[in-house]
Amino acid sequence: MNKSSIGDLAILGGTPLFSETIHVGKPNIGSRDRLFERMNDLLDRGWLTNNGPYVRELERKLAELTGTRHCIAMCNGTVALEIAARALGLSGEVIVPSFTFVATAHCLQWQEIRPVFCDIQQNSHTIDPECIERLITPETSGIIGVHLWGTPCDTDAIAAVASRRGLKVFYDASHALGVSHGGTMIGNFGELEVFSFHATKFVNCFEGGAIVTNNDDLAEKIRLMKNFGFAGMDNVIYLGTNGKMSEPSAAMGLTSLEGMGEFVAVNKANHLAYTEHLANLAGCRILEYDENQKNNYQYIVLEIEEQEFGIDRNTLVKILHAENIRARRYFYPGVHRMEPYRTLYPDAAQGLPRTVDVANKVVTLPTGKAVDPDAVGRICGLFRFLFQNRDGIRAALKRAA
Ligand code: T4K
Repeated sequence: MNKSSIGDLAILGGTPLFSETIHVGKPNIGSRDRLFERMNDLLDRGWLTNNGPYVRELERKLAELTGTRHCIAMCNGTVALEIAARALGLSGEVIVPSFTFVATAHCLQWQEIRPVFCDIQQNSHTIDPECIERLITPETSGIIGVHLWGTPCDTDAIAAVASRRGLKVFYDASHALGVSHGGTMIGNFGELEVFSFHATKFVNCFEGGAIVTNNDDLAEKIRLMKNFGFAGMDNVIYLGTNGKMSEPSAAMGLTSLEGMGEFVAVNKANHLAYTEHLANLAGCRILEYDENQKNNYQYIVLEIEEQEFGIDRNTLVKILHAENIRARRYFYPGVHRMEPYRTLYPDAAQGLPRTVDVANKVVTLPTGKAVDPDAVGRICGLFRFLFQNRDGIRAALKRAA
C-alpha cells in the first residue's frame, strides 16, 4: 500500500510498505535442480575438495568468460586478495582507496604492509590516479584499484603512473565479473585481478573467490600458495596457506554461472526502472553504467544531497529500514575511519575529502531476483512521497524523537 499521509510512515507507527523484508545482497538462486544434481554427484564421487572436477570446471569457465589464460579458484575473495599481494611480493606501502569494503585494506595490513589511503573520483567512486601520484614514497611497492560497484577504474592512467614509478598494480574486481572496459573484459588489467563469489554477489559460490591472470609464472606461484606450497604428494616447495575452494562451493558457482545471463537481465531491468522512476527527483542521483560496455548492474547506488532532497542520508536509511527495505550505507564510513586504521593513521582523512563526502551520501538499494519492477516502483514512490513531504516529515520525526 502506498503512503498517503505522513502518519502512514512505518517509522511513525504506520504499516511497513513491505510485509517481508527485502534486502540488499539477497542471493540470486539459480536452478535448484542443477545444484542438487551436482551436490548428489559430488557426494557419490566422494571428492569434496582439493582441486576436484567442479573446481577445475569452474576455473575453465571463468577463464573463458574473462578471456584470461589462468583462473585459480579460492575459498573467498579476501584470501585471494592476500595471496595476490603476497605472490606479487608487495611490501612497505601499497596505495588503495579508502572507499571500498574493508577487505581491500585488510589483505595488506594482515601481512604488515601499510595501506596508504587514496581519494576517489567524484563521479565514478574509483581511485583517483592523480592522488596516487602524490602518495608515492620510496616505500611504495604497489597499487590496488577497486572496480567499485562494477565501474572500472581508470586503468590507462593507473598503468601510466605505475610504469613511470616502477610499481606493481592489481585490481580488486570483486564487483566486476562480466564487465568490460574499453572492449576488454575485466580480468585482463594489471598483473592480476581478484573476484569475490560471496553469497551477496550476483554470481555466488556460497563463499568463494578467484584470481585471474595472463602471467604463467604468477599463476603457477598462486596455485602453489593456495595449496600449502604442495607441488605434488609429500613435496612442499613454497610457503603457502589453505586458500582452496571446495567442491560444494564450485557446484554452486557453476549453477550460479549458468543463471548469470538471467541475473544480469533482471539487474538491468531493475536499474532501468529505478533510473526512470527517480529521474528529476531533486537531490537523488543514481550511479549510471557505461552502456557501451558490458555491465552486471549488480548495485543500485544513490547519492543523496541533503540540501536538495530535504532529508539526510542517515535518516532516509532509518525510514527505509522501518518500511522493511534493508538499504545499506556501503561503504560508510570509509576504511580509514575503521580500526585498526583510524588509530594507526589518524591523519588519513585530510587527504580524502571526496571519500568522506561520498561515504556520507551513498545508499545502495535492493535489486537482484528478489526484487521485481513492481517493488522498484513502490520503493521509488516512497522516495517521491518523502521528497514531497520533506518539511512535514522532518518536523514529525523531531516531535517523535
Ligand atoms: N573487496 C570488495 C570490494 C568486496 O565488496 C568484498 C566483499 C571483498 C573484497 C571480500 O570478498 P569476500 O572475502 O567476502 O569474498 C557483505 C559481504 O559479506 C561481502 O562479501 C561483500 N564484499 C560486502 C559488500 O557485503 P556485509 O558485512 O554487508 O554482510 P551482511 O551479512 O551484512 O549481508 C549483506 C546483506 O545481504 C544483508 O542485507 C543480508 C543479505 N544476505 C546476506 C547473506 C550472507 C542475504 O540475504 N543472504 C545471505 O546469505 O558484507
